Amino acid sequence: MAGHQDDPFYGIGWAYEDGRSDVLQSVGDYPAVMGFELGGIEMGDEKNLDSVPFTRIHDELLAHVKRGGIVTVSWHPRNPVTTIEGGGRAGQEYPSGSAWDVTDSTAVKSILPGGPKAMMFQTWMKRLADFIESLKTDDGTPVPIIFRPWHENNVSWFWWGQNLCSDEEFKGLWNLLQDYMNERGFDNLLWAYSPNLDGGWTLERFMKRYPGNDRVALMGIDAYQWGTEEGFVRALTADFDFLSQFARDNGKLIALTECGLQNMPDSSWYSRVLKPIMDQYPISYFLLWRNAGEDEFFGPVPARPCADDFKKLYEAENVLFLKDIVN
Ligand code: BMA
Repeated sequence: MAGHQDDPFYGIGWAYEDGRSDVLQSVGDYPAVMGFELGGIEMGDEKNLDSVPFTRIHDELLAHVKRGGIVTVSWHPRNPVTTIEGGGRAGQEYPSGSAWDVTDSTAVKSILPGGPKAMMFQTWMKRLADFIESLKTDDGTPVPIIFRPWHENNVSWFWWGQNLCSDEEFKGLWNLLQDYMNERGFDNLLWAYSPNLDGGWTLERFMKRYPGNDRVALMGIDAYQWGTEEGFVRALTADFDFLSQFARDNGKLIALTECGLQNMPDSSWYSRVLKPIMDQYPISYFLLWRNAGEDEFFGPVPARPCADDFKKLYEAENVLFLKDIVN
């Protein structure tokens, strides 16, 4: 299934127009999967960290479910130690206090039981859970959500990253949130564990932070081509070799939970680089990151060469868009 982050909110040259989507305008159908981001919900903010109103996220997420689509939710909560109250709203400047603030390596520890921020984090989890609880169909049925917290934990650019906490602290963090959500009674969350592109996994190292078979339903990779094409292909192939085998052995789904080539300098990238890798593995979906603006986009841009290339994925039998998954 083809996916796109923040698909219904904005694209290149437009924002908040009902029904509009860069994927829709590029190929004539919505993506099967839409990704939504809840960073900021923990602060009680009205808008997420990318300035999308939570009321809008609520409505568009449910609209996609209603049209038969699949939804996934990520969360970039602020740094519990370094954020000030009100965070960005109170004028704290990025990256200070954000998910990307890695100046303090006690953040994870601080929210575990007995830690100085443990009580505050209970409030953060409550706000997150209250929002997720509001995601129900008209008749009150909770909608299925692929929930993907604490992603890219094998690198060190978030406060929950590799060098920012111990293996035990990371597992404690995962369990803290999952146990809280379970106690709140959610049975509609499909928990996704998605490290960043690694390129050299061993089972031993992977297992150090893997939350466990009883805690994970889907395993993903967040993979962007930041460097050379060759390096990207090599690393992603190595990761999927590893992950697809692990998933087979452990009865899990796999996905490309985030991906892209920023600003599409190579307009044949989707069909020439990405698809041949995906074709080799039984992945359930890929999620291109958001079309935030001319400076940061990963999805197709209507009427540009990359949209023509993206059409090749649309026309392929093994890539599904919304109409393909709706009965
Ligand atoms: C990142 C970038 C940021 C954004 C964040 C959360 O990869 O797109 O601009 O704030 O994701 O959506």
